[in-house]
Amino acid sequence: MKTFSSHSTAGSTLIVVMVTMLVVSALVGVALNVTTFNARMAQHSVVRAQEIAYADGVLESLFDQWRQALTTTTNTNDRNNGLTNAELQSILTVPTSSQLSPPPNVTLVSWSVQAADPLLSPLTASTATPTPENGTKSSLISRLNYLAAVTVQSSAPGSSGTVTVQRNFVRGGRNFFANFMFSAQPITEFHPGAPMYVNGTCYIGGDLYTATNNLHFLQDVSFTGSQYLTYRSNDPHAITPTITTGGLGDNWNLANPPHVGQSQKLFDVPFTSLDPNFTDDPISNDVDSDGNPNNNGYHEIIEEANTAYPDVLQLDPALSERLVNSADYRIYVNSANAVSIYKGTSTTPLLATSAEYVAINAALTTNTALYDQRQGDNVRTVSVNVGTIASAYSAGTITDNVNGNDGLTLYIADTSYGTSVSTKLGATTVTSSKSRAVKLTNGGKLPYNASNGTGFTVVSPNAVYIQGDYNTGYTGATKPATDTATTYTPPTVNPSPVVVGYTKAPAAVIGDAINILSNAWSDANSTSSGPSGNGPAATSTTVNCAILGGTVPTSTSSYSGGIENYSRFLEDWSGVNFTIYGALAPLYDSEQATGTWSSARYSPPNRCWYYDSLLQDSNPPGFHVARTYERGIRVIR
Ligand SMILES: [Ca+2]
Ligand SMILES: [Ca+2]
Ligand SMILES: [Ca+2]
Ligand SMILES: [Ca+2]
Repeated sequence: MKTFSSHSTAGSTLIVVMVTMLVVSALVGVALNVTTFNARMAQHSVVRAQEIAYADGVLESLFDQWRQALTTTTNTNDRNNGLTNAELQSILTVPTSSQLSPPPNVTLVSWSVQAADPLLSPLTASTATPTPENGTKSSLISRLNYLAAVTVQSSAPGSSGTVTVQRNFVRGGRNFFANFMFSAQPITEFHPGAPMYVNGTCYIGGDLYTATNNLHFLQDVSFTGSQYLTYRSNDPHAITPTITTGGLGDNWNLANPPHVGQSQKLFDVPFTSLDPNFTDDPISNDVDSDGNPNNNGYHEIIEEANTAYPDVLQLDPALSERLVNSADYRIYVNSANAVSIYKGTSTTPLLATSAEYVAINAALTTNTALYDQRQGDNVRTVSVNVGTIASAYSAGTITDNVNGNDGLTLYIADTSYGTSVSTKLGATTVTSSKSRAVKLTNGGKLPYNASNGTGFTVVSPNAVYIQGDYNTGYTGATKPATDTATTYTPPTVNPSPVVVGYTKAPAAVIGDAINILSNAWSDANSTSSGPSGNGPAATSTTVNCAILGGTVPTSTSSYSGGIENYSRFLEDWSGVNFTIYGALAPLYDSEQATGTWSSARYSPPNRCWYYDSLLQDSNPPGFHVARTYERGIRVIR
């Protein structure tokens, strides 16, 4: 029974084994087929990946050449409209096998870079250039698309024929003032002595030093170098940083702390074409290093070119990064206070009897001075009554005649900087030993063209003083809420920076250094140390414009003053507000207003700093859209 049972069991076992073998062999058969299929697929994938990688390499080479061709063309038409298909065809070459060796068995079948329309349909005519995207945003106006395609094939086993990789090459535009702060200085320091809130994105093209818990970044902060939670090593501050490692929750968003970001550009002139002595940090070596006076840092944007030398800022016959070349009027004052005015690009001065000369000259007051403790000098100023300019502009007496309806740009230079002159401080005759400046007064309402939304830019190679509210609608009797707010409670309370009914003009003020004088300022009072010893008392003041200017970098004997003092103060601002809605761009070392920062004789205001999103899409007059070059969507067929 046992044996039978055993046999019976054995028989059952045999059947089980046989069934199992059948199932296993069937499974093995399936597995073998799958493995063969997978192997073929894997080989196919490897070959395809090699083909795509090679095509990508060829596309990269074409992209570099395309970008180079568009950035270096000196033909105005080509710079504006892009290169034609035929021009590109003659410029672009595919890399040789020694430059980019193809994978085994992979060969290039064809390539093309063609002008396209905004929907990325290629335009085939040899004379075709891309159809611009246009639009009202200045960052879109110059946007052009090219369609690039590279087809390769492999003769390797497993290849399924050709592969085409296609990308669009996009020339875009970037508005100058896409950030609240754009620093082109290699080192940016930000050490406010009292709580300070920065309500706009900050871009630091270099290293960022933040050492105090007083600093509050409310929006994104990026830098291209490093962030140091301390003072720079040669900073004579010699105090212990108070910032907490990583920041507290109210120093910045802990989920988005200051971080390394992509390099951004403001100008079409590359940073690398500038004289390195003017783009490193020490101001002590700011002397021409290469015999060319036209490349001495971004300070060149407020200077005029010396025509005997090459000019890296003159990108083509029609496009210069020098703001003087965008000026609708150029106003020069000499040591004897004689005023010459040129319209547009004319080399002949306006007659003193012409309506334009009379209108502009009526806005100017020459040969008065203010005392600037930081400079230790009586600064002789050319005062510009901005309201008078605005009236002449709206009456059509002076016009926007350069740069195709971009608004009104004035270039104002006192050419006698560096010389000693006699001048008047109030009723007193004083000597201005070397300092010259432009002072903007009565700037409550700026020149503004309501029909196209363009505004007002003032540029000077001298220092600039903005006296009182600027671009707020201020009339003395009527003030914006930022000037009347009696409590300072950032970041939750944001009073309006304009008088009800006033439309801000896109505006910029650019100079060797930018100084802010309050609504209470008087030149005659400027020598007064005031009741506190910290200068005459200031009253709350609001300035709504982009500010581009210079700094005096930190040395072992003096702190730069940091970004918190980038706009310079001369008064006792304690307890009152200085509000700015605009953008800040510290771009260069000051060359005229080189007095070093000192906390003596001024007290800082409540600094209420906001980005003006108006500038996001509306450049102030004189500023071009910087061209960007990007690869677009990648399609593989
Ligand atoms: Ca330097
Ligand atoms: Ca140079
Ligand atoms: Ca120069
Ligand atoms: Ca203009």
